Amino acid sequence: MRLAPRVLCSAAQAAWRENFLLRGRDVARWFPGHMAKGLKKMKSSLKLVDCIIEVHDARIPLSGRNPLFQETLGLKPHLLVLNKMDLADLTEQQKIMQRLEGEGLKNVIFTNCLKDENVKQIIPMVTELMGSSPRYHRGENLEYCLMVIGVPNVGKSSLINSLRRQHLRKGKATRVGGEPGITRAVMSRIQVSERPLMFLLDTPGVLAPRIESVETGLKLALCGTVLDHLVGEETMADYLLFILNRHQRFGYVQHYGLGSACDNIERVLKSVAVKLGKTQKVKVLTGTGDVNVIQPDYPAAARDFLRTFRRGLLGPVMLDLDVLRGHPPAETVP
Ligand SMILES: Nc1nc2c(ncn2[C@@H]2O[C@H](COP(=O)(O)OP(=O)(O)OP(=O)(O)O)[C@@H](O)[C@H]2O)c(=O)[nH]1
Ligand SMILES: [Mg+2]
Repeated sequence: MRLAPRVLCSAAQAAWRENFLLRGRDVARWFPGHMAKGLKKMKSSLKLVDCIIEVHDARIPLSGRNPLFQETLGLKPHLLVLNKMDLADLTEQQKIMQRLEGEGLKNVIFTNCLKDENVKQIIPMVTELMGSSPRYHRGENLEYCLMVIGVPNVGKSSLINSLRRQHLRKGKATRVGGEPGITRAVMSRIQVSERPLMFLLDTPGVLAPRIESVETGLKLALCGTVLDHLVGEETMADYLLFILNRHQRFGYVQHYGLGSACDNIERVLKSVAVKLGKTQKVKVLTGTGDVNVIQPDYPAAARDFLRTFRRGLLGPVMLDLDVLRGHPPAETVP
């Protein structure tokens, strides 16, 4: 996004926060526990499955995946699909691939399921993968069955629908939605290809029982894997502002018509609320009785900031840039 020289100038001079002070936020309360039931059901369907497609968000390729998947379902051939590539800054794609390869993830593909980008490569990739590994419990059966797994809201159901559009010219078979928790149960087999005959099992999103750090929790929350109100929209908006400034992504300045970039979330949200005309009446107690005061609606402004980011209107981001560059995680203040 192009910025006026004045904005760039003040951005360059500004002292951005080096750290996001997390003030002991309790990440355990943000995530809805183990989701053990879903995982158990997935494990019991595993004998039908020839290959696992794990979908994750391309904005966090190096964090937030569920380690239990590897433990529980790790014996099958595995393809990692990094979806929502349209929202991710992939300037350092090469380095990301190298890092993943170092972790033993050799089969990785970036996709955009809304525009069916790169989706056509998936079936040839999994066919090759399955061809080079022994088939489990399947004898001479020439059908393939794949299981699509991942944390919530990363586009698992969208991928299945996209594969059907690409290979069968058929419409939606599984429900998609903007919130986590749309798919509730392991679904029956959905055909996605004729030749080879291939079926997919859609599954509900499963988060790890323990999130590795508060910062990973915030990244997962920005990607919409957990309901926003559990984390707090204003906390998330603050972390988003911290990331955008740190990565010199000043699209928000132009989008909201702010005078210049700024690292203070209260000031940013105030301007956003004024611009959107979002105010709220607040009762203030004074010595002589209650007075109604009109204030900027900070929660509404925070929600708009997050929505705008998720639509990609603030430009692409790479939330894992700190991991890629070996920066320590944001400081936690107890
Ligand atoms: N920008 C963008 N949005 C996507 C892409 N793929 C899916 N989405 C959107 O992401 C949201 C979640 O998609 P779903 O397919 O329901 O995700 P899911 O992983 O099945 O979610 P759960 O069933 O809740 O775990 C929807 O609003 C989709 O339209 C993509 O490639 N790019
Ligand atoms: Mg789903």
